[in-house]
Formats: sequence, structure tokens, C-alpha cells
Amino acid sequence: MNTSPEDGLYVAALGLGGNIGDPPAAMAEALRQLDARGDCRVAAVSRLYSTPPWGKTDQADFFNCCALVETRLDPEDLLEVCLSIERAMKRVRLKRWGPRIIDIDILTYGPRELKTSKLEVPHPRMTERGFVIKPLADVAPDLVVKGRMVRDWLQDVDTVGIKVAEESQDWW
Ligand code: A4P
Ligand code: MG
Repeated sequence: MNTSPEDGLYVAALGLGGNIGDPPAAMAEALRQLDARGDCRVAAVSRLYSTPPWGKTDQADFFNCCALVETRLDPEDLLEVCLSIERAMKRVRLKRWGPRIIDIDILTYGPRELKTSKLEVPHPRMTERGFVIKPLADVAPDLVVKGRMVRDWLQDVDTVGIKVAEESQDWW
């Protein structure tokens, strides 16, 4: 996979999750929408996981996955694309089948580090979260985040209750 900045092609890692409605269908649709764009290619998708809620724990279990996306979009534009996919899906679903929530986080963008009012990369809380690190280890165990490989972060992070919901990596 080409990650060199010379030709403007970067690999971004995305984290997707949701716990209302049919999150696997929403995440699959988001990945397919990204892949259909001329400036993005979904290069790898993790297994699908069911995960206990992190943070606010009095809510339903989540589904989570991670994906690697080759893209020519710069980080801010990639975020805008992800947010617009979220917004469109929430709008459509609110209207048709009741509330459905999907969240898409940009976890990493090549080796870049940046912090603006809209976007912080690497995602500031990603290395504390089993629901991020576990699926990310499926697709990028050797990726270095905050000075350590994902496979090493996985040794420290709490993965209690995280279950594989779909063993195949082409569930989407
Ligand atoms: N933003 C800044 N940096 C980023 C980035 N790297 N990627 C800004 C995406 N967005 C980024 O995001 C709100 C704004 O953050 C965006 O508009 C963008 O400008 P948000 O996702 O609505 O919420 P947040 O305030 O950023 O919080 P956080 O910590 O990202 O919340 P999450 O990750 O959405 O957490 N438990 C399980 N098991 N699985 C989950 O998926 N998710 C949450 C929500 C809580 N517990 C969970 C899960
Ligand atoms: Mg978020």
C-alpha cells in the first residue's frame, strides 16, 4: 500500500460505531459510500465487533469496526466527507425508520499529527479504547500511534466484553 505523501495518497484509519437501530447496516453503508468516491478507496475493513459501552455505560452495547482508507482528500476534507455521510444517514433514517446513529472518527491520517478546533489526529482517546484498538489491530497491527504499535497498545487496553460479531472481513 502506498502511503508516500509525494503522490498525495495517504492511508487514513477510521473508527466506526453505533448503538441505535441497525449499526452494522449503517456502518456498511458508510463504508460503501466512501469506497464509491473517486478520491477514497476502502483498502481494508476489520471484523465486526460487539462492544460494551465505554464512558457512559448505561446505554446499549455498540457495534464497532475500523477501516483503512486510501485517500487524496486532506484531513479536513476527509472529516467533512465523513460528517456529511453521518448527517445524510441520520436524516434519512430519522425520516424512514426512526433514529439511527452512526459515528465515524478519523483515528490516524498517515503519519500526520494535527490539532485544530475541528479535528485532532491521532484521535485523542483512541489508545485508551478497546473498541478502537481491538478492531484496528485486525487491519493495522504494525501501525505506530503515539510512539507505539497498535499490537502493543492492545496488550494494555481493556477488551473485557468485546466480542467478534462477524468473523469475515468482508461483512460490509
Ligand atoms: N473531531 C475532532 N477530532 C476528530 C477526529 N479525529 N475524528 C470533532 C472525528 N471527529 C473529530 O465528534 C464531534 C466533533 O469532534 C466532530 O464534529 C469533529 O469536528 P463526536 O464523535 O460527535 O463526539 P466527540 O465529542 O468527539 O467525542 P468522542 O470522544 O469522539 O466521542 P465518540 O468517540 O463518538 O464516543 N462505546 C463503545 N463501546 N463504542 C463506541 O463507539 N462511542 C462513544 C462516543 C462512547 N462510547 C462508546 C462508543
Ligand atoms: Mg467521535
